[in-house]
Amino acid sequence: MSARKPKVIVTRKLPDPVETRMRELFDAELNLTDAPMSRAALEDAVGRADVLAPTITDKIDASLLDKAGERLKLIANFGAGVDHIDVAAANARGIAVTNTPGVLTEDTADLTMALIMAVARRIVEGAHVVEQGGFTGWTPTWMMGRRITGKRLGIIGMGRIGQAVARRAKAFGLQIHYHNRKPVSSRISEELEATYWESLDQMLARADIITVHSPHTPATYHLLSARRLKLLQPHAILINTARGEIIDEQALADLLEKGAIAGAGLDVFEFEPTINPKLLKLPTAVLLPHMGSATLEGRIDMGEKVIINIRTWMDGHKPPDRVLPQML
Ligand code: 8YV
Repeated sequence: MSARKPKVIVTRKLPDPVETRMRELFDAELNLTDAPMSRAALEDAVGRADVLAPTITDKIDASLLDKAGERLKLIANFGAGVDHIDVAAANARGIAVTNTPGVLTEDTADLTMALIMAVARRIVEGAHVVEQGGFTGWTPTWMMGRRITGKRLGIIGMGRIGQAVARRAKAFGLQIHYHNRKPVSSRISEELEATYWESLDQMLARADIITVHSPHTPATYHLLSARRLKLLQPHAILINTARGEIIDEQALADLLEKGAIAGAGLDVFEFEPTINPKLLKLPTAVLLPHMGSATLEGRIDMGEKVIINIRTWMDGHKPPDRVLPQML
């Protein structure tokens, strides 16, 4: 690599310390207004940059990559999920793709626990009652939720985040069950006292709380289909901090509306940022605006990972967080 600083185009506003470091290290073009880039602006960016640093709000598909210039050699995603990037099309053009795994694990697991508690203990509903002046005194039978301790938690996807949720949930007295492509190591399984279910259907039919932690890939699109959602027990709660596309959101809204399941805690949506209007009306649905990794520390760590990936690539080494099509 020559001494010329690489042109790095960053599509959204990142935390200040990340932008400062990027300015020092790279010929960085930052998006200080944070307005999402239009398709035309993205086309221009891939035509001029050595490195594009996008986020989930940018669709990097094959037709966009057709506009990539000779210089574009790296797409350093700010985020763990890469379902908005056509990794195979990028690789076919000799463009590497990297992500930011590991640094948002604990924050996402924390938010998952918060959603479990919020739905089971009606925290948001209770807060609204107080805000609206509706708390007129304690009663023995009002605002009753459901106990967490002793319940079965079914985790779909037992990667880093699934395991971090399991550790927390165990401390809350939940029994850990999981479905994954393959069982976790015996060390982890023993530590978590976790039960592996090869059959997702069977786990769904027996769990009290289900939480989703798989990546969104063609294999997990609508993994929780209308048919599978019907397997849930009437008192079940469904949590999703992974990707909206994994759940058939319309089918979920219909079930919740009928009271066929007890509640849902969702941080992600199938047609984000649009949310199914039925869900918006239901007190049994706690809805958050995709904020699983939204801590100052987490977002700075994500930015640092983006920088490390770019720097190792500049130095002629393999970036540590390279994503290959066969990993998806
Ligand atoms: C990120 C996420 O904030 O990293 C991910 O996959 O879902 C979020 O926590 C977002 O993707 C940033 O691009």
